[in-house]
Amino acid sequence: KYKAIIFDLDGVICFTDEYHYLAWKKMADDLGVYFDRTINNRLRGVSRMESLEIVLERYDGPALTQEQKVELATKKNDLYRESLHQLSPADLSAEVKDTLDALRAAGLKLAIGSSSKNTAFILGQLGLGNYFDAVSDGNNITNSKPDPEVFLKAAEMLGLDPKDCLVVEDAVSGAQAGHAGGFEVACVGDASKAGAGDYNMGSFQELRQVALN
Ligand code: B16
Ligand code: MG
Repeated sequence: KYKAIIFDLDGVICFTDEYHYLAWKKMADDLGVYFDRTINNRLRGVSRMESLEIVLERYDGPALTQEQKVELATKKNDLYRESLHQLSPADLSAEVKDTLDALRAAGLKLAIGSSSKNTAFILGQLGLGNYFDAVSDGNNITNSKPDPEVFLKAAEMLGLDPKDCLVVEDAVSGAQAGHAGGFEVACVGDASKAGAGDYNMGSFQELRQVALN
């Protein structure tokens, strides 16, 4: 029933949230701002600058200029990029790879719809540099999730209508973005627990049933 599947990256195809956490934590510690894993959970699917604003909710020092904020976000990103060098094809689970291959073998187009500006680098590290039929990411959008832009651009790159594409997400804001764009949404992780999808899956491989039946 679907012609394509559009996957969120972080939390769906790979798990770089711990690297995001450690980088934000270092930036926050250096600035003297309290930060923990509960706050980090709120950053899932959220763009870098919007994430910074959430981290700065606990900041009570002198007002920061836009330039200083960009510096802080750059500092976090440099730390994060450094840790991404550890990422390798071994970090791509057999469950994810086998499921992707099965969906492709069934004739589905496969795309990425991620808020991350580091998408190309991450896919390269995972050995998926040339795997997807379309990659829409933080570099080609002006509005981040829950705005549907990143998924609409992915569908456009594929030349398909949203109703023919299934979005796969781990964040509630991402599931909302999918619905706002007119897509059906299958969720894993947090978003699945929250019941945010049309399908709330217990594992990635359940996509075979969802997409192929
Ligand atoms: P970057 P996704 C999102 O990726 C992450 O979940 C989120 O934590 C991050 O802030 C955002 O990408 C931007 O990432 O700083 O690399 O541009 O879940 O949309 O694949
Ligand atoms: Mg995600």
